[in-house]
Amino acid sequence: MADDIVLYTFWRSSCAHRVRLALAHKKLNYTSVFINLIKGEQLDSRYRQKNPSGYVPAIEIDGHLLTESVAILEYLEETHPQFPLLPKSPYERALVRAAVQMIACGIQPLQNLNVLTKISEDPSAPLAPGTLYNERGKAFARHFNERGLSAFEDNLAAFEKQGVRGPFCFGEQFTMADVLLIPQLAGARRFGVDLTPFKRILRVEQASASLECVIAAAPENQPDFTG
Ligand SMILES: N[C@@H](CCC(=O)N[C@@H](CS)C(=O)NCC(=O)O)C(=O)O
Repeated sequence: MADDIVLYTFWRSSCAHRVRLALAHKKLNYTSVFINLIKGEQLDSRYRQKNPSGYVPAIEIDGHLLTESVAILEYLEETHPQFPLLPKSPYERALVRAAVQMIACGIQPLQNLNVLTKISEDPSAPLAPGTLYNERGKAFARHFNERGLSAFEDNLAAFEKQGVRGPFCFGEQFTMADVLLIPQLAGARRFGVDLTPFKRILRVEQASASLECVIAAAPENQPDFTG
């Protein structure tokens, strides 16, 4: 069944990047269908039959169509438990899931493309054709990335106080917390966030950089990458 997986993805989408990471970590092959968010292909009525929200990712797997990246990660974890992305104990799983939500609910939705386009609306200075958001939109995204990543950094410090020792967010196991963090950093940099104060986060990123799944899922290694 795994070879029949179809992922609707875009190189720059952090939410699709999460799913690419999980699939690569679990060594599941898949076929990519590219949905170009810059051209607005996510709003095409045929694609919206896959994902009514008009977002990537969507995935076809085991005869099902699934949307929402975190739900997809949980599905993959339950159906393909090899190379687990959650720790064993319920308490530790709750800690990792909380870290996941800090990014999935606390950062990404506030920097999503359609949010930035809306924030950028200004009748006195309409966006130039082909421009998706303006400096105000970018500053908005930067603010919520800085705020959310600062909380994530403090959360990693709290893990350390509980005896969790790197190299990854939650110790020696690469987990869903890393799967959410790594894609978010690419977005943060795009909005001009200075990541140097986030020492623990950068350590996790550096430790992850040579993992096969991280390399395979990286935006710049996708066939639709345009830079
Ligand atoms: N909660 C959804 C969010 C998906 C989402 O926001 N996807 C973004 C790319 S990361 C998107 O497709 N944006 C298109 C738009 O804003 O028009 C998930 O986790 O899958």
